[in-house]
Amino acid sequence: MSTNYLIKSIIIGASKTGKSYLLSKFTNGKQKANYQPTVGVEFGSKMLQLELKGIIINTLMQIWDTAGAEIYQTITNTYYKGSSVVFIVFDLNNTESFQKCKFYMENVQQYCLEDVWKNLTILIGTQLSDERKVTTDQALLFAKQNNILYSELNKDTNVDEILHTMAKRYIQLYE
Ligand SMILES: Nc1nc2c(ncn2[C@@H]2O[C@H](COP(=O)(O)OP(=O)(O)OP(=O)(O)O)[C@@H](O)[C@H]2O)c(=O)[nH]1
Ligand SMILES: [Mg+2]
Repeated sequence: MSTNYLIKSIIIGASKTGKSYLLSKFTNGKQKANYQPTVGVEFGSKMLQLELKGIIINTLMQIWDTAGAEIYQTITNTYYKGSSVVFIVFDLNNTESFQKCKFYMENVQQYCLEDVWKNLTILIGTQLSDERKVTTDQALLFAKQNNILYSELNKDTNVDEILHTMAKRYIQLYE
């Protein structure tokens, strides 16, 4: 027996934090050699095969990758609505990008359904290096205060598990 789901998700966060890089990793797309700021939004999708209680569930994950640049904020805001899963991204080497997560979390609370910011939002610290400025404890504290998940990665981390975890949480909430 199989069921099909379509899950809309959104990647938000300050500019140059690795959102588009994450999208390309999620969708096994090509990673750009040089930084190219996103103009407005980019879109990608990934078909997942999940197993829950012995049932195979085919799930199409739609992923909207937004621009961090403030001039696109109005466009970006319109993509929150209808998103069921949210990835809030910051750069572990950039304190300012971490501080901005408060603003992004407030946006999620303002524009998304309560289920989304209570159960289906994850904070992601990228570009893990020896020069990190934000500690795991600081990020975990923010995640705990907002009751969201947390994960930190470098460019080689396999991100499939994050996608699977969020899709499973969605399905378990709505099955
Ligand atoms: N070392 C390392 N570099 C990364 C990682 N993720 C992204 N980058 C690099 O960081 C730069 C910015 O990445 P993008 O994904 O384009 O940033 P963005 O958040 O989409 O930026 P905007 O579209 O302007 O909002 C690029 O040069 C990436 O190659 C990572 O995990 N590790
Ligand atoms: Mg981008």
